[in-house]
Amino acid sequence: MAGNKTLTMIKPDAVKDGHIGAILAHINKAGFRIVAVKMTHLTTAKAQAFYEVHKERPFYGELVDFMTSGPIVAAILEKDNAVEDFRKLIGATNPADAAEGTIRALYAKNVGENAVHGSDSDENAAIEGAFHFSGTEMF
Ligand code: 3AN
Repeated sequence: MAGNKTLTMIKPDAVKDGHIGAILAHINKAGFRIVAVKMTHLTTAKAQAFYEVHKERPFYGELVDFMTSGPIVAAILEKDNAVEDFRKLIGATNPADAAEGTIRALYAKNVGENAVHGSDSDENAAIEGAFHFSGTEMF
């Protein structure tokens, strides 16, 4: 059965450009409930750990540099079928391929600076939620 939670991060590009409010509103309008949210600035060690699965990819260093270049907003979102529905809402990794009206089509700059993160499985949603939030920060 599909899980009901996913983890998002509004990335440094979208925070810098003043899109926090618009993106959270977009997420709420699509039927997701925000059950945890915080603004934070990832350290290099934290960003490396979060993206550990991409360690061997050629863009890993660039990704870690970008994700530590400014503050982010992390949030846990709740909705039936959360992971899949949120991936649809954000659109393809490369905004040039993202469907019209998706968050990445609206706010992302390019494949690296692509405005938002969304968990890719229920298992990773749970791991990533626990990465950013303690039990007392989830509601
Ligand atoms: P998604 O975020 O859509 O799940 P992944 O998991 O393939 O995409 O990639 C994780 C992150 O790595 C992306 N959000 C993006 O910031 C970065 N990334 C992916 N592909 C590239 C690339 N070709 N060049 C630079 N950064 C990339």
